[in-house]
Amino acid sequence: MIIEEVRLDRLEMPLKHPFETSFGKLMKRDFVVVSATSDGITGYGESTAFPLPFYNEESTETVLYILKELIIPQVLKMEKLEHPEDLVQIFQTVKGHRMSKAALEGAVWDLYCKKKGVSLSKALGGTKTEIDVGVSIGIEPTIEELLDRVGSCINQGYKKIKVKIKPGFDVKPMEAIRERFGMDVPLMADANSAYTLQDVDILKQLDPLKLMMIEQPLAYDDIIDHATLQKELSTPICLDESIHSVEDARKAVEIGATKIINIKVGRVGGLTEAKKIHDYCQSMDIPVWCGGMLESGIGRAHNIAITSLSNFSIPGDTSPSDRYWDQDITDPEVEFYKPGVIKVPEGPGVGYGLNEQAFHDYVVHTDTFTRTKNV
Ligand code: OSB
Ligand code: MG
Repeated sequence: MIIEEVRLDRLEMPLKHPFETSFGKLMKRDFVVVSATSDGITGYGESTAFPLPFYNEESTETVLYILKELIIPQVLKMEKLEHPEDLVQIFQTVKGHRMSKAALEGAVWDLYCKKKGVSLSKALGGTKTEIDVGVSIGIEPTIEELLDRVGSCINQGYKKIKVKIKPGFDVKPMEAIRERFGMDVPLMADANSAYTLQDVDILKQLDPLKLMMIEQPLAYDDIIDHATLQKELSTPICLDESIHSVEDARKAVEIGATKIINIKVGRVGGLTEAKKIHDYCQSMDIPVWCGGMLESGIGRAHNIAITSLSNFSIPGDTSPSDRYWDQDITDPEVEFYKPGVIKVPEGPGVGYGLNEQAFHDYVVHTDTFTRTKNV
């Protein structure tokens, strides 16, 4: 396969409801869609970086820079690209910048599968025909508003309720949820690195609430303190930000820093690495689930495909499109086919088409790179 053209579209999609985490508030999604074309067939991938490096080191601008200056010129010179895994030779030339790599790799996976006529789920070794999904609820202005949201999500059938916490908005809201909705709701908290080991007494107060897990309580680049913390808590720790590769996963598991891993395709550099982490965790009896980065339908479709692998045994954050957008950019949009359940598409590639009109309405800038020009 020869990639003849790569296109970068920068999109701005307003969120229906602002999303607040311990690191800040997002009102819209500003991100990059990568399109890769070969023999008239195009595959699509999405970058999950945010406009500013609040979640990890990458940003929309660094993604554009790395793709334009370093990765795309090399991809357009490749003589042989038989499989998306062949991109590793190029990716090795750039340290880090995993979200940039994942966006390009995602487009190539979709293209590769479309050319072969197989679904991305099948190509990755997925076995599930449908996936259970949960919801991630941002920090709400008041506990009452949070309870309303949680109640509405339970009614919609979500299989896991995740709530963002931060210092000053943690034990009380989680207790209020348990009091209102009971101990049987599959409930977890995500701290996005807002605590340190000094806060162990606060975090211990969550133990009686029997949460499924607490996600990334400590620093985004730590695994050591998480291992210390896990010895103090009965609530399982799940790492998100700290895991970038299967090697990170191995080290974190070996030292007892994590009992569950949130796999985000962008954060780990693409589907190939995501699958490696899945396989390693399966061999160690560590369950995984697929996190979200407020993706458009394109990123969501990739998440659905990877979630179809068997060790994604905990519901992920891949909620339907209409939770985020008035109009998503795929056709069809991502929807429940029954409450809390999304069907894994069987069509070639990601199995979702592009809604060209909606897509173009959100585009703010386009760069096109071809094999003969701009290289
Ligand atoms: O930590 O999982 C996270 C959103 C932005 C940044 C980080 C995270 C999140 C979410 C949202 O939890 C998940 C989603 O609904 O896409
Ligand atoms: Mg998280």
